[in-house]
Amino acid sequence: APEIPRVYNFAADILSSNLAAGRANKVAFIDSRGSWTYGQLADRAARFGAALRAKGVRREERILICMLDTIDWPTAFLGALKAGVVAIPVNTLMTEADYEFMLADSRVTMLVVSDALYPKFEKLIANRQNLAPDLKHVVVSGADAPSADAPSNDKLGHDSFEDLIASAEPEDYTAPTTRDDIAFWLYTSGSTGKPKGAVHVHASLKLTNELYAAPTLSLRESDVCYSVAKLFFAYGLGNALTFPMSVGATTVLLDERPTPDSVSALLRKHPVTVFYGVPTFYAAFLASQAALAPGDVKFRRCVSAGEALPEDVGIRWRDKYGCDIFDGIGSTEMLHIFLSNAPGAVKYGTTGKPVPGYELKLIDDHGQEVAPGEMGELLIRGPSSAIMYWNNREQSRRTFMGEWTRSGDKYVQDEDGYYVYCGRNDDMLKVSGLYVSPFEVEGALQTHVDVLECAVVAWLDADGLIKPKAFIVLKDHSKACDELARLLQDHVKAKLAPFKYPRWIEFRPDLPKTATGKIQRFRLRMEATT
Ligand code: 3SK
Repeated sequence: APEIPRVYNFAADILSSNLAAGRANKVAFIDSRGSWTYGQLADRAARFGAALRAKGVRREERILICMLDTIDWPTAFLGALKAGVVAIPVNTLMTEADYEFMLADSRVTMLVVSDALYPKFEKLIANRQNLAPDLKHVVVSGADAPSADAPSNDKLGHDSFEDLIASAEPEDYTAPTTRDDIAFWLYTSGSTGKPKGAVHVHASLKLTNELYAAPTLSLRESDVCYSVAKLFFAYGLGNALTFPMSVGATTVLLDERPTPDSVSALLRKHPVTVFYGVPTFYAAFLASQAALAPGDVKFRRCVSAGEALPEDVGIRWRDKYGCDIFDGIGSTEMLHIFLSNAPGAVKYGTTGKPVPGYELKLIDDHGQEVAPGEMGELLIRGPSSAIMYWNNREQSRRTFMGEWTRSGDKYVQDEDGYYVYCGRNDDMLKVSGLYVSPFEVEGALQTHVDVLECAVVAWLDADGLIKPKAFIVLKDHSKACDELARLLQDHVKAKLAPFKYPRWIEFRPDLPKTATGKIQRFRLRMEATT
């Protein structure tokens, strides 16, 4: 692994090296408000760090960032890291119950939230004495911040992000963190439904730049980058923040949902040369009327991760846009991609070969390496691994096995040494790059008055991508109809983050079970592939 100095602060390094390279006036980010130079970003991040200090947020304390992709996201993230404060960016699509867990689990002292997402936190803030007793400050980003009540014993009040930045001293303080100091956490879903906070150190952001981005993507200062995956994903954080900033490139941020329409509009406006997508998006874009003609795009690099890219999608994309998609796999635990297709060696239908600097092995159920050509669980050895899951010894022990990190993914190596994805080792489903626990979806369905029992399994859609399907036994089977199926889907969407809802519902008079009465999900799953 590349040598990183012992005293090391990632934010200070990446901000100051761009200024030292003469990029103060080079555009770093473009968002819905306009363009922001490297000089402006450095100033805003320093001010945000100063504001944290002025509010009494101390080194190693934590702040939760629940924000849409605008300039305020990198400002808060880098500003916190520079001040030695631990940033916890979270998925903006979660439910109030998820945020309640994260606030309590992380014991953050500040919440930084976009105006549009503030309502999801309103009740939690009002009831913080019980739910988030450590929370002392709320900062709202965006012009539509609700009017702030004056703080009182039971009311917290809040600051506007912009006012906070404007009134802060532009002090250039950098906390003397070490490369091994905790810099940020990223929550990932667990099969019990409780998120796990993967704890990352300062060095890891630099390592993913050097090990994956530099050799695989060879980004240039002149690149214009766009990532369908938002900044709060580990994938998006590298794609749209640390990788482009490592070479002084420009990133376009979209604060709305990336649909073929919204992304086509973005591509029409900005000459994106590096495009990071996920398989669901590539398939939807190819099928969309809105998709741009080949002559209207400037792609130099296209990347996919999150779930396996179907061979046919990769080939159709290359044939249409003349640019290969480098399919790879990473994880929140390893921070970014460790196995990938690479320039000049793309084999569609596979996830490629190990990224140099990472070592992989496939093991069987007894922990032994499998013979060549056999399927096994993928373990990764590499320097960007998280150090633990916060406050979760049991899961940490299971995943972080010394130098090796378990992925939970099953792979086989083909005759050319390329890795081919074979599914999950546990019950989790990976849907559009996000983990979905079938038990959590089943639990939500069970709360509906008409449901007797149910089983949720992975099912393939027309593009060969995994989505959840629910098999449901009703208390009264004669009620089964499309209307009830739709109501049940809405029921799940109202209880869980909407991406978790079952895309198909099949009513059955009964479910396959073992002699002891356990539902045999594997029998239902087998129907999806036969
Ligand atoms: O899902 C992935 O493949 C991935 C890629 C990069 C970083 C993080 C993740 C989870």
